[in-house]
Amino acid sequence: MRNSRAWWPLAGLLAGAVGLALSYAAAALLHVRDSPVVAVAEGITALTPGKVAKWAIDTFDTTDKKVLVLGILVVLAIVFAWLGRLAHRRWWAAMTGYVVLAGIGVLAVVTKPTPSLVDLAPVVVGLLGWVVVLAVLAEWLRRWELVEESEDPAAEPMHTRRHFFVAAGATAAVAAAGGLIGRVASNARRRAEQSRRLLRIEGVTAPVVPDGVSVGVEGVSPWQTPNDDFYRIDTAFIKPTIAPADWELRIHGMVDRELRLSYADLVRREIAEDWITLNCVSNEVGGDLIGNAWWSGVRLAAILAEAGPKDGADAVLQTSEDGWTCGTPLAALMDERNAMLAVAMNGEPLPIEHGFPVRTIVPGLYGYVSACKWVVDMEVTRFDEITAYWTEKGWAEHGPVKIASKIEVPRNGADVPAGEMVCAGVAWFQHTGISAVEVQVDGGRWQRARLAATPNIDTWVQWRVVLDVEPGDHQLRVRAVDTDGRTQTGAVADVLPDGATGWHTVEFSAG
Ligand SMILES: Nc1nc2c(c(=O)[nH]1)N[C@H]1C(S)=C(S)[C@@H](COP(=O)(O)O)O[C@H]1N2
Ligand SMILES: [Mo]
Repeated sequence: MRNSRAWWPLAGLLAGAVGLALSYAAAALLHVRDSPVVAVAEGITALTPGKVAKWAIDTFDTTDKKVLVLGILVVLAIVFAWLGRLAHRRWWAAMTGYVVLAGIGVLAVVTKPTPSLVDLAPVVVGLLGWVVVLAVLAEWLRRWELVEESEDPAAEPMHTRRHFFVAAGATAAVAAAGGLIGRVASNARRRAEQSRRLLRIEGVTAPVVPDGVSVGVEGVSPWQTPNDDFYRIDTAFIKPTIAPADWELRIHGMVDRELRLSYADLVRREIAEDWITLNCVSNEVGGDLIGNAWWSGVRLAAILAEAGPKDGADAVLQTSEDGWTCGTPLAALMDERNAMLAVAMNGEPLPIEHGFPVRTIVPGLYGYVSACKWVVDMEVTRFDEITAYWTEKGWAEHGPVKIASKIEVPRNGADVPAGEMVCAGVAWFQHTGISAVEVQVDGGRWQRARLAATPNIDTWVQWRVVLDVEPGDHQLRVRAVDTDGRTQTGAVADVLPDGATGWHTVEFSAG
């Protein structure tokens, strides 16, 4: 095989391997549930008529996807080698082949129950890997070929040939490294996911939605936000995967006694539970960065009291396993409210994306100053001595939530029948509470809405009102009133530095 032509299929095979390995690594690191190949395997299983799938599973005597995945890999190897050969004379045909393969991956991924943009990243990474590696190897093969065809007796094929083999070896190493990274990352994820599934935390109860919290209007967010629908905000490109047995929280700084808590130490304590609404400072007026869940955890007041904060301390600098930080007012962690080290969300161990195994939840503060996910370190300190991740970037040091309200029905731009119209939504002012919600049509008089029940002052409240609307285009606004009788301001402020203000407004048309 001293002839360059014979090596094009190998180049194709290597390019294919690199792309697959990189996409596997990307899937594992980004915690995409499955690599594209596994997603394709699942897609094939789903599309296979029940009988055939059952026959295949019985015949191979295995219920997992391994056989199918292996089969797909064998088919892919043949296709990759063939694409490599094709690339010799018809470069664009090979590229089209890659795009078709990536297209199958995209299809398999987007037809999953809850696809998101991140899920596509592994496919994109894989496609890039194929194209780049094949281009590099093809370049060396072409030089080799030129030398072969040259009439010049001084031309030495050895040299270019060696270059190709070095490049091929490096490619194989990249593929192996990608595969290894993927393996390690997906193992870590699997271990954390497994220990999470097996966890039974004494004292954690299943949520029971209180009576009367819903106004029963379709289109209004469910009062309890399911974990899968709960908004997610963090800076962690790669989510920490911490097994509970490996978790430890260190509480230190301006304290009388430094504390180190293991997961077992933590959950041995009394579990507190409550409904708490969490929202993000970057939530625009009318935005979706808010959710309400049944949180279970251990109250921080008692733990911090045990550590004994020294006089003059007014802040706790929290650090997560991935190095994110936030500064939380010490008072908010120690007063009567349910500030907690949460271990469960809606009755289940925290999902990895929401901070497994332990995160902080503080009613009445925006997430960026309080709700540290994957929390591992708490330093009792003073605000004038610290900066944290977001305060360094210009966000406010203290982040108490602001009163807010949102119209969810009708939607902006809706067409509704003229006459009686149901209008509904949510309002919130955690740890202060909402006493009234008012809506206004076309700048007219403010009309009171009916409020649904709430179990405490830390959750959002649903509201509804029936309005009489004339045919034509209208503008609807909402504002809330807190339990001290203060009305939500209509002054418009941007989310930076400490949260948006202004009345949520929707336009609709009645006819
Ligand atoms: N470790 C870590 N914790 C974090 C963040 C983060 O980037 N990293 N973001 C915070 C912000 S800005 C918000 S609004 C909440 C969001 O929590 P959720 O993703 O569980 O909804 O987490 C907070 N905790
Ligand atoms: Mo946030």
